[in-house]
Amino acid sequence: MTFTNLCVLGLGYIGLPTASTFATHGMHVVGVDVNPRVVETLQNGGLHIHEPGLRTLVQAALKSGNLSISTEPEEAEAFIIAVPTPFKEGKRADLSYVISASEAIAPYLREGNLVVLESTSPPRTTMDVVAPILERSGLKAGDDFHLAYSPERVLPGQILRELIDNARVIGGIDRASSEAGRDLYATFVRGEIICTTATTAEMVKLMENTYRDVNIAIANEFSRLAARFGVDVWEAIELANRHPRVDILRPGPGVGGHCISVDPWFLVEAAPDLTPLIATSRQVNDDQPQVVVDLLQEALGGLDGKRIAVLGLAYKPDVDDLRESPAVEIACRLAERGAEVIAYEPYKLDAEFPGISMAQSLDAALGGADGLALLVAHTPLRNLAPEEVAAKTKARIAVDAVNGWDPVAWEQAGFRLTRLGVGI
Ligand code: SAJ
Repeated sequence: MTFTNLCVLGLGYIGLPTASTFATHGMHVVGVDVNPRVVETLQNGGLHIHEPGLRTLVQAALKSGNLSISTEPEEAEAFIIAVPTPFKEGKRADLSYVISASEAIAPYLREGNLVVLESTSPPRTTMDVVAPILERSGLKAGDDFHLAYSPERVLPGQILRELIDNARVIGGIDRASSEAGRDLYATFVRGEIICTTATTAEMVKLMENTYRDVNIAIANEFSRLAARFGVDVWEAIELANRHPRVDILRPGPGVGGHCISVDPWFLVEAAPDLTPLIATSRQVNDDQPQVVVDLLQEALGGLDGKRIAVLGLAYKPDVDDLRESPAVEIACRLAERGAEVIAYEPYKLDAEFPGISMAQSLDAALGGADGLALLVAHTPLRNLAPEEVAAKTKARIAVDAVNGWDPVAWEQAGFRLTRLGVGI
């Protein structure tokens, strides 16, 4: 099939780059978002999210005349649903955005169209939730229109490159739907495009993120064991990883972001009787912020009244995304325990959290601190020179939760450095 026009529903971290990339590859694209503020911002040449290179891409797409932004869908040959699937109370998938996007498409659906769901969803969502809603149009999925699931797999911070280069899985509800999806994404995808069934594609996405979560959980558990047995987990992992079939990930303050800390629950919800490992791993990672809080409490000899410079709040290094961030969780828990928290997040100076003061510069965070907590391995924070830091603060106690600082150099500069996963 050939496609000349497309409607993308949801203009967030996935939908906006996807819509813009299609547009810069010659497709006529209507980008739709239900949030009028997002639409207005984009129409006025602004951007509501941060991702390297995205501003230039969106501007190029708008300037080409191929991308227009609206609050309402239009008739199109293909529709992509790229809306969020957060979780609600009880760690259950909240499909309300997927449902309302499907309902919004139904009146515009015509014979021969293709609809692709990209939002991470519990197994069978495409077949059991999206298809019946679209069929309210009077058209039958498979017979009259094509329907597929194609997971986004891009890494925040590298979205624009990975969107094009990563392999793409297209899961159709039938063969013709898979092939239609393959033809659509072939517009710009340079990675391999592999066709499968819709439910397999949904599982693939959930398995990828769950696999990573479980592997981070074992790394975090190893860090707890190492601390107990007087071992340096970072050294132990490096040595273990020299085994040709071992590749242990990094322990840290926990697992954040809106994907890996959420998606495994979709499998647990769908089949609680089959997922004890997945559920336990989630719990291990969710408990990790408390491990860091306890480490700080021990290092500082208590938290009450202590002024702590929290360095980094993002969910991972070198991004400005604070969603589900373990560093934020730690900062809030420290404040709840009576510490005076002054946080410095170099990529988002204007963040706001109750009980936490945001420093507008590194110096403002360091001045007057009793202790330092490195919670995110942002490049500028990892590269701090300990002797320069020592000159800016009276604090001589530092906790490194991400193995970002060289213990010898920091100790030579006069700090007592406590590292996550390192026993004494
Ligand atoms: N983390 C660790 N230790 C590690 C690696 C990561 O503690 O060794 C932590 C990070 O600090 C962060 C969290 O895990 O808090 C998740 O970070 P990440 O870089 O592993 O993944 P995300 O959430 O940014 O993106 C993931 C990616 N999935 C996989 O790598 C399997 C990405 O490809 C997906 O597209 C994305 O989820 C998504 O949208 O689902």
